[in-house]
Amino acid sequence: MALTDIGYSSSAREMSPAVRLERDGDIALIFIDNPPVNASSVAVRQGLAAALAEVSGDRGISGVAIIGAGRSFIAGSDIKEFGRALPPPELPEVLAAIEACPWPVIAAIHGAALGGGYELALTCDWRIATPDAVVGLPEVGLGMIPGAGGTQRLPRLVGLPRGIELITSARRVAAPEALALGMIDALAQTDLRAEAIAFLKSRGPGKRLASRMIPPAASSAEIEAAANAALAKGKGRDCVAEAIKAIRLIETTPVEEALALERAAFQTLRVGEEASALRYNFFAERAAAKPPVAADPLPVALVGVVGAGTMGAGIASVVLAAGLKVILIDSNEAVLARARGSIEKTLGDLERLGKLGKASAAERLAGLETGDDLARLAGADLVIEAVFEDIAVKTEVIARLGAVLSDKAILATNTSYLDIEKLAAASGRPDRFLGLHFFAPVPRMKLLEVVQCAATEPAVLATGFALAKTIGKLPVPARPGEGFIGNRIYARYRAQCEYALDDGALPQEIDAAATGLGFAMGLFAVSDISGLDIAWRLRQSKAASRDARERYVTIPDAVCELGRLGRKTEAGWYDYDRAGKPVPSPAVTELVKANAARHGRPAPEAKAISGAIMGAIVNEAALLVEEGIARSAQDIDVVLVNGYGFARHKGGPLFQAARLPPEEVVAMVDLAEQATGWGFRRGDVEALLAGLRASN
Ligand code: T1G
Repeated sequence: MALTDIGYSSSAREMSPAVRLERDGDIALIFIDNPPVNASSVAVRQGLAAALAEVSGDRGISGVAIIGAGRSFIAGSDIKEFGRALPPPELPEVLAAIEACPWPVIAAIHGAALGGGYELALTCDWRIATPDAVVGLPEVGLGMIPGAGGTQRLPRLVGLPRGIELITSARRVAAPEALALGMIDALAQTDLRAEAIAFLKSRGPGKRLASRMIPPAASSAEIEAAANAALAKGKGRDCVAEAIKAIRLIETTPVEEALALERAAFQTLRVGEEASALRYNFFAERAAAKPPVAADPLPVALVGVVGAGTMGAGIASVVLAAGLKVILIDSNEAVLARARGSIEKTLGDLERLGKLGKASAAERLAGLETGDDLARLAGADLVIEAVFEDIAVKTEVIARLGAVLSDKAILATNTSYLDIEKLAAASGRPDRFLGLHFFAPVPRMKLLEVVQCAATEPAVLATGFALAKTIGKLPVPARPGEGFIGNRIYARYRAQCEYALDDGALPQEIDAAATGLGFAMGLFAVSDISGLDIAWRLRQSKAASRDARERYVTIPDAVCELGRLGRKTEAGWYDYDRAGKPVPSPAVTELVKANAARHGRPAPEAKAISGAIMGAIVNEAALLVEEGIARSAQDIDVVLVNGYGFARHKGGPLFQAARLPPEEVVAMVDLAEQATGWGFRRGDVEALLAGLRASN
């Protein structure tokens, strides 16, 4: 049953702007009504406190049901409140009133009961949910730990090992699994409100406090194993260790004292850098996903994909997984066959991961047609071309598509670098043309740059954003420009790494500086994975047109000329041992040292390397926003976190830069300018970061 909206009757009495109290016979109903997701804001907490005070003194009732109005139970504490002092009453005070209420209380859950919302449900005596509801404690995913009793109550229901896994993984649990684990007590099949009341009455008058329960038995070895597994996955994050510490208080400490210790740990983490960065990301991603235009999207049911290579097959996979139909076109039969095999594997993987919902991989695969004739796409609502990244090839295919598609059809290009306005013109329908720049591997990478060309109609752009949401991608708006947002920033980052190499720093030293800033992997290690020959060919294609005044580093060419093309040749910037582990390469060290000896400049220190990298990124971001190619600094951080491996729990390079004194950032841009020399354009970095500083 997909309950989408629950309301209360006109007789309900307002306890606060966000809480209403209603009677149903001898049951009191407390409705939380704080759209869009009933976050437990101060108004919710005040209203709940007032409602609980009233019902606790009402001798005419025998039980209480707490229900979320609208589309959800309570999605958690109001994350917007966490950057400052929390206005009273704080959540633990309200939850204590639920436990103190003399009548049994049931949480009637639909939509989401997460974080503080699920902690509220845990203080109720019973929990009932609709089958499509989700429950869980995702606080660790926000750099915190549950701060309102979750670490003390959940493990008492599910056992300490399972409690450790659920809380440190921050995972959301679908209602049927939650029932099996003991996180909820029943599933509502048709009418949540009525079934909650019936369930409550069937359980009689007694209270059933999770905080007073003895946890299901578990050996010390099982608890240790769960803790060690969580710590290993947590990779040294404080919030994971703190969560385990709080949960294990159950073994030694009276619950009242343990609740206070949990709250203290939560309060410390809440104002820490990691929690601030993750909250920033949470809101930045939602802001990025809002189209820059106010228009209704057009319906899309049948999607054409042209080009069945890696990108085309990946795009077809995610569109099929979302339940849309796909016609995949390629002139090469063998490529189509390989694509079908890869799509089948991807859908099977997604099914195993539970990411296809109620559908099976076979059902999703049934939505795929393949062929070699573009005319097959005449009925498509939207077509994405993902053919070879060459302007002549793309122009020809797009022109032919423009001629065969229906007048209403939208045409999108997956180009990374080519002149997208030229492609729009070639389509013959520039008003229904846009860029949908996916990132490889498409099934895994959430980022999708949605490029609005000069003539793209608002409804067409809105359709790009709606399609992104449908296929589980995170859209970020971009305007035309070489490399759009991510690749342009990455090109400047790469240049700074090469300048440092030219000045005598070694690949492993430069990669260490980049990972110190927050990149998951350094640029040279990443290049070895993707292969050095791609960039090498690109450099050779641009050699004739390159301005002689531009600083050009020859070491990458020298490495390729040695046949060192990366992991695929078992040697690139790094050598690779038998286990495939990258180790510093004496051959590359020799090249760098010989090059440095020729100019005699001292190799840059680690701080100077990371400063120049950060300076180049922040400066290019400022230019992107000034040129209107990127909408905001937040959008750029969303791109770098979701497409280029910058650590989510560091917020993004610009989030990090905004936390530095302005003069330090200026000095970093100076380093980037000195290293670049001719051609460096200075952006208004202070204007870019001022907005971030104000909002964090
Ligand atoms: N606080 C404030 N705003 C929130 C919010 C929250 N907890 N959750 C969502 N929003 C806003 C969101 O910014 C967006 O706003 C709108 O609601 C719709 O969100 C004490 C410390 C519930 C699964 O981590 O996972 O409780 O952009 O686009 O896709 O121990 O929202 O429209 O202006 O995501 O349908 C724990 C976070 C908090 C859950 C719905 N809770 N939210 O997804 O909508 S910490 C969470 C979600 C805590 C306690 C601890 C999702 C959702 P706008 P949306 P959706």
